[in-house]
Amino acid sequence: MADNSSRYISNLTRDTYALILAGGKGSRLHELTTWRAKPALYFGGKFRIIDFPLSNCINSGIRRVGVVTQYKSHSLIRHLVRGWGHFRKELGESIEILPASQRFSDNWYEGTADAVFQNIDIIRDELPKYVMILSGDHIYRMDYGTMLAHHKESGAKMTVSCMSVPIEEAAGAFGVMSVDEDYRIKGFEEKPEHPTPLPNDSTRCLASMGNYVFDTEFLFEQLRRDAEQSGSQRDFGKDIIPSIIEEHPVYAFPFESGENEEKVYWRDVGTIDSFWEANMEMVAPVPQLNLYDQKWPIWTYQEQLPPAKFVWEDNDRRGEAINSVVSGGCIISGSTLRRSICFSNVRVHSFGTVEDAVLLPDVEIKRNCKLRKVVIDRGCVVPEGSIIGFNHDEDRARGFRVSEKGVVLVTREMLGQPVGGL
Ligand code: ADQ
Ligand code: ADP
Repeated sequence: MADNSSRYISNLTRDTYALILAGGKGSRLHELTTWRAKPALYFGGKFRIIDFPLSNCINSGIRRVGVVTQYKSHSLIRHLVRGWGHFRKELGESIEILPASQRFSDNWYEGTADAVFQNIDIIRDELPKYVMILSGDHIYRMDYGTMLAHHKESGAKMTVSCMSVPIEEAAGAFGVMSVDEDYRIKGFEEKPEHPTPLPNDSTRCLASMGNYVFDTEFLFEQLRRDAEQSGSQRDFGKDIIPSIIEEHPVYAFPFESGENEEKVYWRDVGTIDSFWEANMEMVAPVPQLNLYDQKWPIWTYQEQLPPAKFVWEDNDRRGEAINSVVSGGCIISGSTLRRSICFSNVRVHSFGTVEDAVLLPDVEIKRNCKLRKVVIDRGCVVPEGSIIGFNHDEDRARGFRVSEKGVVLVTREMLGQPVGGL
């Protein structure tokens, strides 16, 4: 019988080592990930994506965490060192950065399973009973303790968190599974073109969220076995899961069930459009993801910054922000912002209008600018009189990127501005 008392779950979380995979390329984000890994992307006015799985760990009581990095990891590592360096060994806490360093072979991390395999000895040193493997690419709130309890109670060797998504969203994008009435996984295909629908709803299927719990020894056995298979791509979704489901008890954990059902929030910000949309959701009067919930705080690196300031000198120069999120260090003087997000240290000068905009840190918008539906990358200085987002042919001609859904991305390189010095 399920025992969800906190004492019981805290035993499980204490016995768990979490490994966050943060090495992916995120190539559909184009110039936003030219210099940074996807988990280092900014979100919600002051966070980076990696803060979400890390905060989930802390809030769930998992205090031993490794972050596996590979691609363009500089700003990610800098953020982790500055913002997440306060863990205390003597309290049983640790956060380790695990870059691909050819410790076992001449190769960088191949697939996700190889990224874990190459760190087996580091995990073993921690002597955990369970290993949680988490994607560092998604924005969501999740109590991992509930998933661990589900893993233990079902008698699984491996558990995969899942949610139901529309078939067309899952096709080619997610691992898709079929399960029996107890949620034991009976079939698993990685990114199928034609996903198997749910038995009771032909429009939806059960997608993997890329988060796994393993019994530690079972994980090690499977990783070693997989490393010896020629032709394996060393990937959990492509190789490990499909090869073990017949012989071993592998269960799905439905993320949106029970108490989660109402407030389920999980976003894969894999494209410029979904990055912009997820940020824009945060300016809604009541967003689905509540960043102000003190019971589930999202931790991040905080610079020491002065408060945001709004300067309204006369009626032609009203400094105001409506339905917007404005971070520390920003000065909005004599311009109007609507449905926009300003990350730290943004300056918006007079006689401008800024709408549906995501302004990343250290952006400066000079006087007389009109911006609509834009993402302005960190450190850009948008020149006086710029009009962006009103005529996409002109935007393209100036070298900006216009996404499928009409979001205009502007970076320092596109503006011909130096990328260093910030
Ligand atoms: P994807 O997210 O497409 O699918 P992948 O690109 O392998 O799979 O990334 C998984 C995670 O591992 C990401 O957090 C990424 O940053 C990281 N990663 C990728 N390659 C890495 C490497 N070489 N070293 C370190 N980290 C690496 C996965 C599952 C699907 C599931 C989706 C849910 O394979 O079954 O549906 O996640 O989004
Ligand atoms: P604009 O181009 O809109 O005229 P300014 O740079 O002149 O922008 O700033 C307008 C107002 O913003 C200033 O009058 C001041 O009140 C405020 N401001 C600008 N910079 C600072 C700063 N460093 N500290 C405090 N307030 C500032």
